[in-house]
Amino acid sequence: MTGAFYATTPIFYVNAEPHIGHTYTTVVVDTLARYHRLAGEKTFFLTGSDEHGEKIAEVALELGETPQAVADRYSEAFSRTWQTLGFSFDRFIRTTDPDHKQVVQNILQKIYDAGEIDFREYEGLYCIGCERFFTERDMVGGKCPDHDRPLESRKESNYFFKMTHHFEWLIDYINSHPDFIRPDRYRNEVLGMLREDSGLGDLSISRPKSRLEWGIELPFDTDYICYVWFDALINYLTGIGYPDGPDFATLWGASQHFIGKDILKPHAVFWPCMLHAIGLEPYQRLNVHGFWNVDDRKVSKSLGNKIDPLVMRDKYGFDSFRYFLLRDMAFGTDSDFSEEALVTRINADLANNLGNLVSRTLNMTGRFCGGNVPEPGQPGAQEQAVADAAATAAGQVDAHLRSCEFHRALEVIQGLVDTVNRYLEARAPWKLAKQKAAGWQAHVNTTLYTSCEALRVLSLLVAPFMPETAPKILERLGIPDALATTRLPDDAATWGSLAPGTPTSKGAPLFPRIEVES
Ligand code: ME8
Repeated sequence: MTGAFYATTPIFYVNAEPHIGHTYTTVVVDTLARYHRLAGEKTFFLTGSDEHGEKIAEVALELGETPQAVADRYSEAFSRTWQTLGFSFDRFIRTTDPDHKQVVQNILQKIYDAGEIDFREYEGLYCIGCERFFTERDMVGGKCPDHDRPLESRKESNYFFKMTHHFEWLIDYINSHPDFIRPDRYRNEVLGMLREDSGLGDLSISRPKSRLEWGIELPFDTDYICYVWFDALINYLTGIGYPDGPDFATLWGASQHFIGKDILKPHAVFWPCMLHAIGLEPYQRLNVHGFWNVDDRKVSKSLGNKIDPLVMRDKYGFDSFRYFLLRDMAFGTDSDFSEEALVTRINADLANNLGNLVSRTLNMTGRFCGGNVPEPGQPGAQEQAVADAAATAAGQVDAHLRSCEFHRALEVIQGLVDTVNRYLEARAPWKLAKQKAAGWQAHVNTTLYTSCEALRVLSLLVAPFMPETAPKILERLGIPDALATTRLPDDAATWGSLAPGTPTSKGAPLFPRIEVES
C-alpha cells in the first residue's frame, strides 16, 4: 500500500433531511475515496452529524422535543440516506458520541492550560443559522445573506480562545503553502479575512448554561458549555483516533477537508489556529466548492427549495445523478440545478454515448464473434490510436481527480468514449460482416477486441464516479471481479489485459433514454 488519503465531509446539522447540497459534498468525497482506494492508498472517509448548539435547541423547542430526540432522528436520517445511496464512508461520527466528548474536553483543557483562553464580556450580532457572530462586513442589509434572518444582539461574558495570536503564523503558512486552500479564489478570500482591518477578533468558545444547556461542558467551568463550532471542528480528529490511535499520524498527515463556501471561515481560520494552539500540524488541504442554486437562490433547508437525493435516485438512478452533479459543477463555482439540465445531460452523455457504446460493442460481439472476446490480429494505426487515447485518458483522469477537477475528468472519459465510437464508425464491422468479403472475420475480431478492451478501461475509469455502473459493464465483459485487484491509473493505462475467449453478455440498456413530455 502506498500513500494515504483521509477525506472528510462537513458534519451536517441535524435540523433537516439531507438535500442536494449535502449530497454533492458527499458524492465528491465518495468519488475520491473510491479512486484513492483503487490507487492502493490507505484511505479513510469520514462523514457525520453536528448535533449541539442553539440551532438544534431552537428546533427542539419548536417541536416540543428534547434536543437529543431531534438529534437522534435526523442523524439517523442522514446515516440511513447515506447508506441507501451507497456511500463508502468508514465512519459516521456524531458529536454526541462519547469518544468525541472526551476529545473535545481534552483539547479544551489543553488550550486552557497553555494560557490560550481568557474570560471577557462581549457584545455582538449573532446568526443562529450560521452559529456565529457577524462582523459589519459579513452582513448584507443588516441580515445574514445565507439564512435571510435578522441577526440577534448578544451581550454576555464568555471564554475566548486567543485566536488572533495565531494570525501572523497562519498568514505565513498560507503564503508558503499555495495548495493549502483551493481553488485560489478562496485562498485569497481567507487572506482578506485575516487582514488587520477585517474586524476578525478572538473566538468566543463558550455559551453560558443559563442560556443554552445543549452542548459539551467546559472541563474548567461547569457553568458553561462549549461553542458548537469549536466542538464540531474537532470531529476531524476524533474520527481517526486522536491523539494516539494506531492510524492517527498517517491519516492526519494526509487529511483533506471538503466543504461548501458557506463554512470557509471556521475551516480556514478557526480550525488551523486551534490546531496550532494544540501543537498539531494543520490539515493538508482544504477544498472549497460553490453552491447548488435553484432559480439563482442557494438550495437550503431554510429556504425550502431543497432537492431530495432519494427522489432523484428513484427517478433517474443514483449513478446518473452523481454523474450530473460532478459533470455540471466546476468545483469551486456555483451551478444552477434543474431537472431539465439533468435529463439533457443523462441522455447526451450516458444514454447516447457511453451506454450506446456498451450496447453496440457487446451486441456485435454476440452476433459476429459468438459472444466471446475475439482474438485480435496485429494492431494497426487505428488500434494503436485507441490504445494511446486510453493511456492518455488514464493519466489525465488521475491528474484531474487529484486537483478536484471532476468535470474535466468526466470530459476526458467522454472524449475516450467519442474516440472509440469514431473508431467503430471508421472500421464499420457491421458492413464487413454483412458483405463477408475475404478476411472480414479477422478485421471484425480486431475491431471488437479493441472496442471491448476500451470498455474495460472505461469501466475502471468510471468506477469511482459511477460505482453501480462499472461492475455491470465488467460483468458483461466477463470479468466481474476485476475491480478487486485493480490498481489505478496503471491498470487503465496498460492496454491488452482482456483475455480473448472471455465470454461476454449483452444485458439491458445501462441508461435508458429519458423521454421528456412536451
Ligand atoms: O454548516 N450547495 O452544516 P450544514 C452546495 N454543521 N453545498 C451545500 C449547499 C448548497 N446549496 N447547502 C449545503 C454546517 N451544502 C456545519 C458544518 S463541519 C465541522 C460543521 C453542503 O448542515 C456544503 O458542504 O449547514 C456546506 O458546507 C454544508 O452542506 C453545510 O451543511
